[in-house]
Amino acid sequence: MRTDTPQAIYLKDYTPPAFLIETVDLDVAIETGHATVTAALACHRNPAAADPSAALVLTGEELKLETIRLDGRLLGQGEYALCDDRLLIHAELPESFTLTTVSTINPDGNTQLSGLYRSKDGYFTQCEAEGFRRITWFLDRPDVMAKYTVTIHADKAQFPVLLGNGNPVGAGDEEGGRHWAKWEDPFRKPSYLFAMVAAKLDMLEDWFVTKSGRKVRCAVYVEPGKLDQCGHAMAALKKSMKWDEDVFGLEMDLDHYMIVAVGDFNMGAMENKGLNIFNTKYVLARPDTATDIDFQNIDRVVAHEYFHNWTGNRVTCRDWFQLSLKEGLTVFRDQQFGMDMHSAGVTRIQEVRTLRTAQFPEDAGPMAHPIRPASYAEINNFYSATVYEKGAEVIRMIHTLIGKDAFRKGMDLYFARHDGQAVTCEDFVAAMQDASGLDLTQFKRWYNQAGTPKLVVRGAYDAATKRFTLDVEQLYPATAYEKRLEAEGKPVARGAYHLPLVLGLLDADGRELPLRLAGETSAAGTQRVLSVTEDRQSFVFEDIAAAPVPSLLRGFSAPVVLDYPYTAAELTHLMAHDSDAFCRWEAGQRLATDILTAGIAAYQAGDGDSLAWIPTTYADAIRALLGSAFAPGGDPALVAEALALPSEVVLIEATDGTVDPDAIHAARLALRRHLARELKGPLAAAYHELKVDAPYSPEAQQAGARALRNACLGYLAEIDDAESRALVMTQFDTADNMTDTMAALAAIAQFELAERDDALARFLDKWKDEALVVDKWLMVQSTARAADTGQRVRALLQHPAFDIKNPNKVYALIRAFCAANPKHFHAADGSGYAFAADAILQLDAMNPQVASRIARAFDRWRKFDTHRQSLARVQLARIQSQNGLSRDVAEVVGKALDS
Ligand code: B3K
Ligand code: ZN
Repeated sequence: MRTDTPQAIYLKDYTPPAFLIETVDLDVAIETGHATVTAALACHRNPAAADPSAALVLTGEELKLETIRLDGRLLGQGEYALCDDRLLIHAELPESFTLTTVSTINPDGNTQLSGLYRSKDGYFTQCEAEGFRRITWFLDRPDVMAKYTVTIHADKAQFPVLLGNGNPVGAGDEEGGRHWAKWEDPFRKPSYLFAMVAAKLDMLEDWFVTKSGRKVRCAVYVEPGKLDQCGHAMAALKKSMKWDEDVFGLEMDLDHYMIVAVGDFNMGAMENKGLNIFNTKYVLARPDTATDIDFQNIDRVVAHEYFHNWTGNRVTCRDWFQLSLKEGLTVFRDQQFGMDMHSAGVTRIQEVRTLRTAQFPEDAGPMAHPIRPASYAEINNFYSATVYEKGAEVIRMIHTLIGKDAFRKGMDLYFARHDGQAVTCEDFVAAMQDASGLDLTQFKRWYNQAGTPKLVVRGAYDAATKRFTLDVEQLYPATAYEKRLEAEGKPVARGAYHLPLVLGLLDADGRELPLRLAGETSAAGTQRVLSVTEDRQSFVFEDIAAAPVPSLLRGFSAPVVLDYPYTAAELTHLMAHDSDAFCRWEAGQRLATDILTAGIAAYQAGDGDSLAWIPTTYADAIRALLGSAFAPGGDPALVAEALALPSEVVLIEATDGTVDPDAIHAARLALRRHLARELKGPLAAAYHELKVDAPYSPEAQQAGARALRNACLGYLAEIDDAESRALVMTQFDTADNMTDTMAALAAIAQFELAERDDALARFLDKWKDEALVVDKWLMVQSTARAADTGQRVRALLQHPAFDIKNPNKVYALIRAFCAANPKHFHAADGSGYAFAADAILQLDAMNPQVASRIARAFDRWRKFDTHRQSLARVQLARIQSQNGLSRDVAEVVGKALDS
């Protein structure tokens, strides 16, 4: 039995590689049942190595070594040794040499989907972070950058398309109905960016002319018959190419840019040089199969992977601790792209919601880590919301503190200094500091400290001096991460953060006040970026005629929890008047959270159903909000965001003390029903008014109208009478696009009604051959609140539409249930926990990365009552005691149990 978390590796132990590899010449012959990989590595000693006589140690996983040659000479036993996943070369090595290995691998049996693996239409690769070692013996670390060629051989009829990174340099037929193709990548790259494909695929081709006039061939490869679903991805790619030229001056550097979609893929997509491999979810879309959100996600993921070509590929990470160097920065870039392509306000709100749903809980739980962790057991566990989303927030704060122009200069300097190199987060911050002249020494704490800081802000108005003083205090208690480091005797330095607090002040009429800080001679606009650097700091504004309402943390200028004692009247004022879209939305969320907090307490006291906890004015505020969508300049998309009450997951995080998931669920549902009843007339009117008659387009305006209309539908459905049911069923039966279909189906799925079962059956019958639509069918059931959800989800595991080997199916059915349906996952009888543990154990034997993602559902088990904690502990212990548990799951479960 295992009793602890697996062995950690530490950033402080980094040393440069003993050897470097100049070129990699790969030959991959795919046969029935196996593949033969020949790798010729041109190596030399690294002059920067710490130990000039260190041995050459290559890494490999699930490889059968056939032969090994040094400069053509076959090495005998005794000249090398195989030990676990290492290949040690004992033979004497010259300064430069070519090491050639021949290995056999089994892509058909590769259920981890890391390395070279089989999917329905052929063979695909995934090498980040450590998948290349599952293809051949290598120095599989990102600071070993080499030039690659690959020759692929496969059956021509079954696998007519053979792709590699870079440029095609040769192809031909071979005996036995086979063929080959050779690809050469002119750019040096780390092994994690290697990719190859041998498959039967259809292709959509287009061209992009770069600003310097180079013609780039853009190609999207999809499974046969799906060409009508890749136009949006292609358009997104071309938009991304143009945007990166316009905004960052960055041009595509290859003649071929290929996107290949595969249905079996552990995550979203992968930025392999010139040969991105994508989960079909982020490529395939047609109005009748994909929702507005799907279309938008495709834009973002295509852009993200494309932007990696510079931030990640041209300049890469020295080691995996630096992951946020490329991921935080690239998420920031795709967020900026999203703000330019869609509504800036709505995009920002959605990002904050993601942060609060996924990252804040991570920061508060056993897997807490800074955006650059000092240690990890399994790197795949650190492709996290913290590294990605909080990493992007950190870049965004630099952008806010130094301004757009200095940020661009910093990017230019970063590329000028580091193009072609594998670097660290310090290198990035140094470029930003040197370009802007702003000292970012203190700012770097964001890279080393875990946890979501709390910003306690208090305002005091003095009528005599006409001064408004804001006292700002930062709180950053130690997280599980610091506690663990301390227990290991590792140094833990904590201190105040440097962060931008963007704010404005509103007067009683909702007007923005000119802002003059004490000591300044004149006001500088109505919005300021305050630089917060101390544990406690005060900011004094002069010439303020009457007590203002502060609009704080505009645009969510820092990833913190804001504590300001707003009254309900102040929040309503901000909702109505704040010029900042995020703050208007935030005021509404805060108002709802305050009301729900009272409601949760009322349910716990047995008095929830009296609804005495709902202020009589609340429905009026929401009525005004709904009406604002139709006023001149109104934005239905923003109103749709504002109508959504904070999710149960967000409310769990907002709870001080023990979480009661049943009371949270009951209070939230009661408030939704209350609003539906009170606002039935305006909701129905808005629903009818917002009908889109034009042909479907996923662009922002139409999507915004649909979002608000469907939000209205969701509320109306809560009334649960014949009229509302008819409205929902009519939409389900007549919708001509998946957005409206899914909104109706999601509304029906909440109720245990014959209509639900009938609608679900009809939906599946219509879409059973579209895998991504079947995923929606699974997810609408796994996230439903209906009382029978737990049983249904268990039954669905056996349904022919489900496949435990397919990550998308697992995410739709199992992860969505565990992570996005707290009422059922945290069922008081422990059935949700047992279900999760069964699934984790079954998955771990096949695909540890996927299993580990499900295991993260237990992160917050300590926040629940002792009864639930004991049920969760039993399941965690059951998982931990499994023989042969993967490092991925062992780390997550071990840290959860240790917390
Ligand atoms: N870089 C990849 C993620 C790889 C995950 C490996 N477990 C996708 C991305 O962030 O763009
Ligand atoms: Zn990325």
